[in-house]
Amino acid sequence: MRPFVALLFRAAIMPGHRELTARRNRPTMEAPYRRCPHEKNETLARQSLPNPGCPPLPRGHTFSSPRRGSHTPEMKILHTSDWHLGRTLYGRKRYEEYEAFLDWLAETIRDNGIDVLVVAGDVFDTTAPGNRAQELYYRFLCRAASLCCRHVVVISGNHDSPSFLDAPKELLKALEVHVTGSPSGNPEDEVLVLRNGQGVPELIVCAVPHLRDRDIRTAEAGESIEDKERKLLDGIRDHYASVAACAEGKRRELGGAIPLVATGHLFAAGGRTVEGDGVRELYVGSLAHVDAGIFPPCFDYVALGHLHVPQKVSGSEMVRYSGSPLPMGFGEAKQQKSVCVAEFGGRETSVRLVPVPVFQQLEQIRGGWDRISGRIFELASQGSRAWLEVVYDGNEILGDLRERLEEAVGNTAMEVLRVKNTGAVERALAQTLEEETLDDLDEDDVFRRCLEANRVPEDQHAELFAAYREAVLSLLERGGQPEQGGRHED
Ligand SMILES: [Mn+2]
Repeated sequence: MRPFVALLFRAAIMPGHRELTARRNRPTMEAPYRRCPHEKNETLARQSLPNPGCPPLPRGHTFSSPRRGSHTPEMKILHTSDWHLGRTLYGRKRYEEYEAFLDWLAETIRDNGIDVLVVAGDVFDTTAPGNRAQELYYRFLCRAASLCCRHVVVISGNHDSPSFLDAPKELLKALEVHVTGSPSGNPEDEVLVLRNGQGVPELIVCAVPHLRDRDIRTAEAGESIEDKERKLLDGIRDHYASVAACAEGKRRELGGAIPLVATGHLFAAGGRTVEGDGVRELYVGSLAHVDAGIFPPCFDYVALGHLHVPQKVSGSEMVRYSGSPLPMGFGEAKQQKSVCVAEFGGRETSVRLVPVPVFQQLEQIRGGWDRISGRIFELASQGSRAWLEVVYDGNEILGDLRERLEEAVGNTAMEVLRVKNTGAVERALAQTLEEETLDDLDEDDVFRRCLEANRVPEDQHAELFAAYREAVLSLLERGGQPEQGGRHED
């Protein structure tokens, strides 16, 4: 909620600004060859050494599919997304967790001999990330450049400011970090031919960023919501078709058997989300979920971002969401987070999931007081350092719930980040909504309350709601300008 209020405020005081994007991107890169110690020893690099901090791979987590034609040298890409650097949890900063994750990622790249890293959007949580979040990003990119990973491909997500990501683009190119913040209008700009140390093309990446409504759809007066949605989906489909055609053309020119990977930051139909995972609707029409069929069959692997639960799309092993590496909320606390490693070469393409260790335990404890205090005691006896969300739903009136909790975690390393009292009595008294804070509501809830409070007739709700969503999205997507005197440390 707070960023949203800040955005509204910004919109009120700042004149609208347009993103100017002129790209003169050479799609073909000549890579200076960097070696990491693992690369000197092929056998070692291929052993995929397990990370000591990382639990063993769950069984059955390797998938493969036959490849068209035989392939040139083996190559491995690591696909991750939705880092949301700068994200807070009920006001708690998470920089240590992010630092630990990025350290782990660098080790995983090195230990698995990764050639190309793909970050499929939502690098940052806000369009104007704080200094510390930026520092984490740039420091990591620098480190990645010193590893065996020859190229890094970064695209924007719906949380990122395209112009903010694009700003250091030329500079980052020197480190073989290829950034696509927003589409330029020329599909060729999104098609990257990545070459190995000998200048031999090893991978073609269609680095398609999050396609914003204004990037692909021309608005016309008097359009219905359905018209808008249809145009949007057509626009996304056309976009992928044209970059794919361009990539295939390049592949032919270069002599054939080079793996082709595409990226995307969108909501695929049938995708799974979890309550409280912070996945924001992308477009005004909530049905603008794309069918996996929009990805032309020439792609050997499609690296997606946006959904925070790791998953494949429409049963295809090769069209995947890596999911976020950290749980974005307590609702995801029990979920195993992972990154994807796709290997090309020989006769098959295979994908496996590498589980991300838990850097900060999160736990939601729900129940009556006995259950809550029992679990806290149990965790304390294990020396837990968990962050807790406590949901009290007992029948007893507990006016001193907070005090009890403070006492219970007092001498432990645990912290209670959030308390929710949804007990029977509280529910009965709910008309006053005393326990409710802005943390409980998202911007849609607030608008719904507003409609109710002003007794707006129900038949007008849908239209007003659509107009409101449009305004909210355009605010959220207006990237670029750091706030004046605003949140610098977010
Ligand atoms: Mn995201």
